[in-house]
Amino acid sequence: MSKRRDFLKKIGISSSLLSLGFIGSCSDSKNVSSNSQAQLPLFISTWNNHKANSTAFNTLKEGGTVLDAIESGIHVPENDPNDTSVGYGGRPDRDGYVTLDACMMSSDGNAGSVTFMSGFKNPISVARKVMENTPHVMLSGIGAEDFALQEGFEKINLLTDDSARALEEWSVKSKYAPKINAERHDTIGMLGIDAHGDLAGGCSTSGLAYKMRGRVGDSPIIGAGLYVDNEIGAATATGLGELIMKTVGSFLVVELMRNGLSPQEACKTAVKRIASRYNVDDSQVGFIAVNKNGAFGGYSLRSGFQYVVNKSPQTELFDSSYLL
Ligand code: SD4
Repeated sequence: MSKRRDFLKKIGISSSLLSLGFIGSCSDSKNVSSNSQAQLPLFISTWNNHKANSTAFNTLKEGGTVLDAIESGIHVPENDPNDTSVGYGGRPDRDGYVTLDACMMSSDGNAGSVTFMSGFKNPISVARKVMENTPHVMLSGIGAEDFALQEGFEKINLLTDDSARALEEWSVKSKYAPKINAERHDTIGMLGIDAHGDLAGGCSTSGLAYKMRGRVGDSPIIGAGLYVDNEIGAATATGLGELIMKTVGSFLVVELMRNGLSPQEACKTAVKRIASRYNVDDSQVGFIAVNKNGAFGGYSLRSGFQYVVNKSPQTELFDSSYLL
């Protein structure tokens, strides 16, 4: 048995899944060097967003830029009413409003973001327009919605019957307790690197279910939910946004890579920083990162976090290594 298979068996990944090519090698620090061999282009996304990742890969193959690829990939969960953490069908706040946060960063260091935005299915595309068509980085609330209308985006109702029912059930106890890896906790953060080594990233979410009205999480905050530095690498985050914002998590991961850590070690160090400073009881945080060479990694506070990688049309699913 190969060392890789041996290692995967030890951590409980079955060889049948391996032979189906569905699960890739767990990028624990032990075998990170095995993926430092660049195979570009590459896309990596939080959670099991495999359709989003393969859509991005195909967009690039068909001649789109890495930014086009990420935008098209993120549309997949944004448009999916059954994805209750992103876009249409996202769980509402406790007053019944679905409010969305999203951002994009390109290889030239430009950034755009929308926060606390209602009524538009694809906040990632509005964030891109903020980046490309305004002198600003972030538009929020009504201003973001007016801007989206001006840019020709269609206004729709984001609250599905299923989400309205879920809120009604939640309202019986009204206990705000974001659940670890639950509530289809699958905010999408996607990083991409093209064949020339140029990086870009995007992040999109409806935030935490039953949050207070007006709450904005880490996902649209440049440096917290996403950071791209085309000289070094890129990182994105998922989980309890308050913990990620307080540590400017994605920026921290990129700076750790700048100081020489591998993507995997950088994610792990950022998670450890969070755990050493804050009460992390009942919380989940996960980071993924890719460096300029196409090496990648991911790390989370607790078990259950997954991420997907495409170095080819075929998607690999990874169970993240974790701290607690
Ligand atoms: C937030 N980080 O709004 C997001 C939530 C998340 O999967 O990642 N959910 O805090």
